[in-house]
Amino acid sequence: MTRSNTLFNEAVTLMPGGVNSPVRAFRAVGGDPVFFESAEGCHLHDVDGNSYIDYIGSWGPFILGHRHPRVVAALHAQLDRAMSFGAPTEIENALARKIIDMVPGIEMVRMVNSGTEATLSAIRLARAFTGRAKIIKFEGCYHGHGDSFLIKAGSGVATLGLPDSPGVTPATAGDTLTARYNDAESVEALIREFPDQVACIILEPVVGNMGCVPPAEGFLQSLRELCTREGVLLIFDEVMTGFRLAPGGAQELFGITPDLTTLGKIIGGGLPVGAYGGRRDIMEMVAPAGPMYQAGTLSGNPLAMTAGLETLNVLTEDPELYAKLDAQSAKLADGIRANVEELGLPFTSNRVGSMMTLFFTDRQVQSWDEAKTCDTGLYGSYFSEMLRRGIYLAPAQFEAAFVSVMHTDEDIARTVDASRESLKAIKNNS
Ligand code: KE4
Repeated sequence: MTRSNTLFNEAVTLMPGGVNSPVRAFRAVGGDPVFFESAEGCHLHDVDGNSYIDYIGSWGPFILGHRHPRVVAALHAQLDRAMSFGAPTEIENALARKIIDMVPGIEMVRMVNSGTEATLSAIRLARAFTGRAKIIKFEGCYHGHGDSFLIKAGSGVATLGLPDSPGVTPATAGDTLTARYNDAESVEALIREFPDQVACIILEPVVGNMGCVPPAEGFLQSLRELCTREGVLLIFDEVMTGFRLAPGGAQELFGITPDLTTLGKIIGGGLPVGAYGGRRDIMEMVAPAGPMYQAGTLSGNPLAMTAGLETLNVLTEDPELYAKLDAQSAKLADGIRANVEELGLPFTSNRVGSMMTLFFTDRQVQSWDEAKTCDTGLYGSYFSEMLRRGIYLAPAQFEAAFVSVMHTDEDIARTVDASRESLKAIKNNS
């Protein structure tokens, strides 16, 4: 009985499933979750003295690695001044200005406390601006736990096999239309079926939540043209891809500008921050400038703003940072793929920059149709074998792995070796 086991046995009596977010509970991979107590760079240390190379990075925020010295120093300085006022502070101006400078589609921004708050607010704003009720999302995409999004969602919802969550009313669900990712015709068909009723299309411009799925050539462009033609707002949910794939996120990488963008994860540098922003004429509808109400006690919290701003400052100092991160990520993906080919296991992979997923299916994953063919049991075995070898991957097939600037050649080599041994063990046990 490890200390993690003991703590988890207590946790399940205190919190639903023993966790504060479902995907952490290891339900999809078996065994008890690991309890951690410290981290630095790309290394984690659990309560039983074991260490791991981390490919979750707190589900995306730690592109700079855990406890980057610049971020820690900035937080200490802020702590010595104040934690929160519930009133305007200069640091909010500074982070807002930094986001507007970095993200092509953002002319004005509102801070919130999570990605879910950002996406909830963005679709309310789209409905307010257009006067229309329906939204279009894509099967397998996840946009947080707002009622309108828990329809054929990805991430933990897909992992736990909860196609649509109970508690979401038929009236709410009826306003959410779902299309097939990378299939622009499926979107056109919905627009034809519901003329002048669709307020927005919301999507992950690179999906992380059915595993990593890149947009097919021309897909984003076709959505941009469709939205402009039909008076529908295009919302890029860049909670995961924002500041991850490029300084300006996926919209910079692919050169497509949405009307609204939602952000989270990296924007808070590990503290709770979300944001939504976009065209000034749309954002001016948000209270108190306009009639669309949205609020938050700790929105713009100075501590969280400090961690986020320092993170973005470090990210934008080295013009080669993203190229180096991409090269390091390619070493990992190529190294693991070489193993698999020699073992003849059903396996494909997708990678965009420092986001990647190993899929246990022989289908190239371009939408939920292919993602759902994955052998999630095989992924669970792979996860457990890698964990035993000190590699911490997402405890679910329908997630992305993240490489940070702190992952060295030695970390990558160790991970590739552990992957080869893990795949051999699975092959021998199958
Ligand atoms: P949060 O409310 O969890 O901060 O953000 C929701 C969200 C919105 N949009 C995208 C594209 C997201 O990936 C997320 C959250 N991502 C998951 C991981 N796939 C968070 C991990 C969890 O649910 O515990």
